[in-house]
Amino acid sequence: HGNYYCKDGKDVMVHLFEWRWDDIANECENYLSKNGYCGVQISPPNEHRIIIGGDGYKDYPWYQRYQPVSYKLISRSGNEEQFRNMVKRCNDVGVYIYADAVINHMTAGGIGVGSGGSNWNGDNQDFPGVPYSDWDFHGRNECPTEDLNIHDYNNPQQVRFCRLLGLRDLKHSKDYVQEKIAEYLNNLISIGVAGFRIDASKHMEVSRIGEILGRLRNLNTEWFPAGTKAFVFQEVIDMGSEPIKAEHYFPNGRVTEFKHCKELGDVIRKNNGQKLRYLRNWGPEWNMMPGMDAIIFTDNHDNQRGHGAGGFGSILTFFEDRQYKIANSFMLAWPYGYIKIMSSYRWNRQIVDGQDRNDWIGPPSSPPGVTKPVECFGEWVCEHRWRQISNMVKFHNAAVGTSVQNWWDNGENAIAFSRGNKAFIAINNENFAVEETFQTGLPAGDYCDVISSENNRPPCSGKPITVNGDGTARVRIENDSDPVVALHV
Ligand code: ARE
Ligand code: CA
Repeated sequence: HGNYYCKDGKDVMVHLFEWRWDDIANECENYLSKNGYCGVQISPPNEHRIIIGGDGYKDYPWYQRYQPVSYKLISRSGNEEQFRNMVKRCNDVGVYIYADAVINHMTAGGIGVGSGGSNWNGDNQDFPGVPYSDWDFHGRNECPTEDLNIHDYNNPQQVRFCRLLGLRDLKHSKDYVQEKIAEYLNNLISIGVAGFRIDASKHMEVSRIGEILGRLRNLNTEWFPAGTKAFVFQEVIDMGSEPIKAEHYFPNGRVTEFKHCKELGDVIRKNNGQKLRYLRNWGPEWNMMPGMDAIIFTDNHDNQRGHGAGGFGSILTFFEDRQYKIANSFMLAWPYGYIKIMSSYRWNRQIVDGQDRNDWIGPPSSPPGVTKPVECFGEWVCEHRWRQISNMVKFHNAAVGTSVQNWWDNGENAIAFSRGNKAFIAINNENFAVEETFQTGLPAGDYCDVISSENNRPPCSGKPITVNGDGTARVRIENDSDPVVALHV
């Protein structure tokens, strides 16, 4: 389950966090299919708890979607008809959908009615919309803690069989539970999704995830070659210090590499004396997993707001736009891992004592709890459409299969390299402009810098760059808000 299916030399996915299904369908047709994107990670499509009051002042937080009530396809992003319509329209233009599968748990305690009208009772562990009842969950027999919550990440028994954040913990050793989860995932597959992010995988045994994956059918042959398996990536936060390791999960598919977010952020922020030139051996030599097992990103929906792992002092987000462009340019230029671009909405971040007081705020909504249609570059940040990121996706696609050559650095925070004879990039993280004659590795010709230009062929809307007969080019990289120059065939 570690192989993904992409068409036409495409290779990158984008997480359209909290987007409505209707908007994703439009984005597939109008933008993603035309700009080199292969896939979309969507927010969890299942019925979820609706949080109003009850949880302090937090109304309709984004994280209500990580509290399943049933596997009916009706959520803040839309209903089943809208979901089916999105999957079809995206698949039809060759952009594939990856669903966030929340299968470790259901809601926490309390009683209510979910986004699809199903009753739920977390106190009694009763979820008639599935249906699950008390005996489908871990309890005193499996979990050793007094309050049944996880307190010690160094104790795998707690991590697997106690409650993550109080969320009712499903008993995956039960045939019935596996069957219900597989039924849900198979329903998504038959509608046409291409794979899954398995949320909170650390909290499930590797073998149980494997058994569930063993129950999955192959992808829908209306869009995928016969025999294609779902692409699976498991969310496991492994920063190196706990007994449960990312590598344990490789037999099931790919795994999220959270060190990538933290280390890259540290380098670009120059934390602890880090320098851009140290990126020369970026990859497994930095204690990251093999590229063929890794899903990588600069930030995700958790660590951009202080959840998950990394910390505000390390992680880069759209809030730090100059450094964020450097991070994404480097990630997209370097051959390592399967790349996921983050696409966010704006919120009023307020960090106090290392915590964001507004970490809970949901997507732009009107009335409260009802997500607004997407309009890019306002409340919806749409990083995936930033010219500097989107054009680097095309650079990435052009460079697939080539290796890093012609490395150059100034001993500090300016670097350059080529990808075979297909692409060349120079990045300047100094506080002065850098001008050099570089060996670009490229065939002679007139190119456009794709960071400043819309197109990569003259006439350029940004900087034109001439590569001489010997592959050299004179390039000036400013230290302004676009401190990168990138060329590709
Ligand atoms: C919310 C409230 C809680 C409340 C709970 C139940 O914030 O106070 O107890 O509801 O009422 C998301 C949010 C949570 C939210 C949850 C449910 O982030 O705040 O809880 O939804 O609504 C660990 C897990 C990892 C997990 C992170 C957040 O290992 O799997 O915590 N990430 C995924 C998703 C999240 C989601 C969930 C899982 C739950 O990406 O968006 O939570 O479905 C170390 C460890 C990590 C640990 C990390 C943080 O780094 O190594 O394993 O991550 O600390 O604790
Ligand atoms: Ca569990």
